[in-house]
Amino acid sequence: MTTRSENQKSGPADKVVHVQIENGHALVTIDNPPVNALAVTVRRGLMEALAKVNDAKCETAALICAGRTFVAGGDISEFAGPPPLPHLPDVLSAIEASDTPFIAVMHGTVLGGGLELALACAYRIADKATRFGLPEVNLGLIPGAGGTQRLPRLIGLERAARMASIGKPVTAKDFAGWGGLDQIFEGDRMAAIAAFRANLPARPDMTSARAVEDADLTALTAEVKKAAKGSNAPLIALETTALAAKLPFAEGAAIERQTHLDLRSSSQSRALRRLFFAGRSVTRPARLKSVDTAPVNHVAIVGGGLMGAGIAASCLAAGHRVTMIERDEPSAEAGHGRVEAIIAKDLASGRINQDKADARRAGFTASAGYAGAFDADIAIEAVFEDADVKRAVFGELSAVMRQDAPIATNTSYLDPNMISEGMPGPDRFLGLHFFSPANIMKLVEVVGTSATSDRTMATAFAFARGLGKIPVETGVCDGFIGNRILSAYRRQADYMVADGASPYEVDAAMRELGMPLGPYELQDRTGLQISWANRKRQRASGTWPGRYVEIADQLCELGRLGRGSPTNRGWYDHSDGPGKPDPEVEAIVQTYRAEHGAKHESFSRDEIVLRVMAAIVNEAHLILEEGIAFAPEDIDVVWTEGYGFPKHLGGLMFWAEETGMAKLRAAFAAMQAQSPGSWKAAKPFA
Ligand code: T1G
Repeated sequence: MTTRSENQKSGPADKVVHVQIENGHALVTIDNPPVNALAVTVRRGLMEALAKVNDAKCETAALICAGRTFVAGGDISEFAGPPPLPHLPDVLSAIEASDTPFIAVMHGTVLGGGLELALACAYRIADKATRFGLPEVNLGLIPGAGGTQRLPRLIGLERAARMASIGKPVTAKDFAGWGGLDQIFEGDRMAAIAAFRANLPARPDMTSARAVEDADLTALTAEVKKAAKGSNAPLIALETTALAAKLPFAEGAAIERQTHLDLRSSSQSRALRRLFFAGRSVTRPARLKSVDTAPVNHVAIVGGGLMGAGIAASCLAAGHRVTMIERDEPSAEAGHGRVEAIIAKDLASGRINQDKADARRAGFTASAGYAGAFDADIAIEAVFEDADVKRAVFGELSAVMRQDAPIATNTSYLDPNMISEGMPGPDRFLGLHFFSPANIMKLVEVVGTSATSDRTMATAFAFARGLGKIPVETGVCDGFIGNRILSAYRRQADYMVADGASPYEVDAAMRELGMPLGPYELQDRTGLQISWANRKRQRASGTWPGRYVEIADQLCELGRLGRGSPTNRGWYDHSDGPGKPDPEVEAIVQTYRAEHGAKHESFSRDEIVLRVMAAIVNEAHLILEEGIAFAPEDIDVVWTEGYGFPKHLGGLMFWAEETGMAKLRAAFAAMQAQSPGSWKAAKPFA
């Protein structure tokens, strides 16, 4: 499946690369918005520019980019098919071999092919705010145009291997300190070019011609293996970079290129590239692209508990002024303390400096009463999950705030239509479901009511993106997209435990797939009482679908509410250190099976994964069929960003395509036989 973005194409070669030659010097400008990706048109344009520069026997050629950044990489949308000519390695070798020395003049984020382009130039100068990186591993790739072979020849093997395998960008200051830059400048780049030209250093050896000193990469290898979590590219990038100390450039570069091309067709890279584009298209819904948004500076947050404090801290980190509203002064004080604790932790960890911490503190107030919200540009309630309490908050906010300022509920499953029913200005209400801890988790489910205006939705999306969040639109159903799928996931797991699987086997199987935690470990981490409350609510309202397994309820009734609960037990025993399987739980499970005539089936790990995933994928398709989610990518982004589904598997829907629906259909049929009447089949499973 190629996404919309995989068919992007840029303008003709002479429109994306311009050459000006004056007084024997050339200025080559790449202008391929939005990030000057090295599309085939740019590669063609560079070859044409090189020919002009060589014909004119220019003294130097400065290479700059228009717009917000120097080249940010190869054009990812081209990677689905064979690379069109000219190939990037050939373009870079031609630039490197040119009689005219090229000066890469950089700004913004110089990533992937952009850094490779700079490495092929004779000189590199950059604005002081520029960052440099080889992030290809985040796409399941390794550099494919000499990056793993030239970079070690410039900054040393260990640093180059780290940049290529960890994939994180570095600052201009660091990169220059390692020998990566000839100069750092501030302000006007044309002046910087003129000054550099006036004092041009002797032309250095071609980077590709330099020797590389070997280095001990043992520690880095262990670090990369640990961080990779099932993703293949990081270790391959490290091993390929290491070749620079063993092979001549041409041989190492040839191996790098072939490895890069092989990885392009790998499932992991196709998965990661799909998520790359999905993460951008989903967070900017097409229908809202041309809708104007209201500026947001002052945010009112009602509720200073865990969620309210996390949301407030996120808003402060984005530079907003925040007013926290609580029911009384002691509660406001407690809320203030929670936010202060987050700021202090960020400061202590070095994530922010003292100035940033002070600015956040200065922008924050917490008090009892709603008066402070009168000039808020948006308000978010994060109070107790009770409809009446939330409706009262909405009423108070409506009374003091401007009519056009959005008012959002952070509810995780209540219907925003019901919470806002009868309120004045119905088009301003919506749900913004943040995930805990809200100052860390990026996912936000944006839930419109039947009356929410596009302007309110567009403002909410822009606000969430401004917080560095990943907003995904969802329709209204119990649990919206994420928690509804989680509920199906847990239901199927419980059915297998009731019929013979150990909860610990289920956890191990799902962790082996790549989930950070299995369903039972997760409940112990978040607390069993949350899903218990949801099960009671759904049973009371008659919406629980089919078979009901009481094992989790029995644990809750015993006070086994998870790690940190008074018993410090849940599905596991956490009483001394990391959670351990608990014989008491196994006895409870055995008793349950005996009392309910369970089938005592044993499930292989593959069967556990297939049945759980069939439940999840079936629910995802029902969500699509009901119009709760608007595209498979929405679901993939929700479950990778909010629930830890491994990104190198591409998300639920991509994983299902790769696994094949026939296998999932067989597993779904077995589940229906296991728990008759418990599964509504989506079309692909009918
Ligand atoms: N190719 C194609 N499109 C890209 C792109 C790329 N490399 N990078 C960004 N875009 C699009 C993106 O889809 C969005 O499109 C718009 O640009 C703005 O992006 C050859 C093989 C540079 C830090 O991995 O990390 O080089 O939604 O919303 O938040 O050996 O984009 O507007 O239609 O993310 O300001 C290596 C990936 C590639 C960098 C800017 N490079 N990009 O962030 O904007 S492989 C990367 C980013 C490679 C070489 C190897 C970020 C950014 P639309 P955005 P942003």
